[in-house]
Amino acid sequence: QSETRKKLLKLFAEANGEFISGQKISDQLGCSRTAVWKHIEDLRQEGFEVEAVRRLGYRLKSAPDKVTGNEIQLGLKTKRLGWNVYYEESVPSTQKIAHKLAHDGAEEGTLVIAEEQTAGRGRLDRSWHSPKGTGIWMSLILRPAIPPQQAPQLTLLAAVAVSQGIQEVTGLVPDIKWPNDILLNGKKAVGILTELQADPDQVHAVIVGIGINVNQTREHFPSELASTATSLALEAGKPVNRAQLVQMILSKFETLYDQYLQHGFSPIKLLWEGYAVTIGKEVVARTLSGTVSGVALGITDTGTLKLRTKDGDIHYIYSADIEI
Ligand code: BT5
Repeated sequence: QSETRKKLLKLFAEANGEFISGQKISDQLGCSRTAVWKHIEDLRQEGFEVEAVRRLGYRLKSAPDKVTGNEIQLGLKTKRLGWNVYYEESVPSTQKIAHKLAHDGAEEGTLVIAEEQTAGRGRLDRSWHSPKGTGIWMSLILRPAIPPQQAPQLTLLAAVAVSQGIQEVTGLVPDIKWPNDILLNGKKAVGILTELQADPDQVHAVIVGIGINVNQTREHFPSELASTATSLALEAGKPVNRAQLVQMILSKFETLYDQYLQHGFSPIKLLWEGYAVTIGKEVVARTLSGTVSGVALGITDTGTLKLRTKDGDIHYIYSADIEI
């Protein structure tokens, strides 16, 4: 997106559906009336409804229900996150694209987002169902100066940001299941996949993949997910605007991420614990090296899960699937 386009979207967001004169727009954008008209035509092509009235100017009447860069940036309140958006209708996986961009030097806050993923991925190469136009399938590139061992903290931070965003936009109160699931009424609505580009002692980029079931109906889910998955619309009983939710999540994310960079993981840990359903419960943790069951005591300062087995042994779980 050009700087001019970003300024135009800011003006429309501030105008809040009222008219802005063509003169004012061209003054603020520092470009000709003809150039303004071309930007407006681009937005119309994308499905934005822009009314033009002689003497009054332009008025944004509605935005298409998509998650394009233009829609995400229309009213976006962040400073760094989401101002560089790679949008596609259909991709195999946003993670793959984000990895490539990060490798080529993409700046912190770059967001890759698509209407559909044909090969969406979960952890351990499991698949992530990402049907067209229904959910938020996105990957955010971060460049924190942290050692790789601390990167799992960002999964937990992301879970808090997404939970806060969902709560703010829909009023639903999500539960977080360690480490990366967000549940509504016990069913999975969000999955998070954090991947790294790093040396042994330094992270180069963190790719935070976030998949959110937003407007799926029951029919959208394949039979194997029918009893375990849900969407925000199913739980809230009404459709949810995806672009608005992305904006809110990016805002919450930026606030938490700034806190994290300044003060470390402890403030995030507290917030995370407020949403966690795992803690204090009898759980079964399936790890690659075996299964451990016990009471989940909490998470450590690095984001590791602490379990106490029946015999009183303490286990630290770095990565697992948890059954509550
Ligand atoms: C996750 O893995 O939950 C991480 C999912 C991350 C998806 C995002 S979307 C944007 C970005 N691009 C990608 O390609 N991926 C990221 P895991 O904990 O391994 O859970 C995967 C399991 O969740 C699957 O094996 C299914 O059982 C279940 N599942 C698959 N699709 C689902 C969906 N849409 N809703 C709920 N559960 C689902």
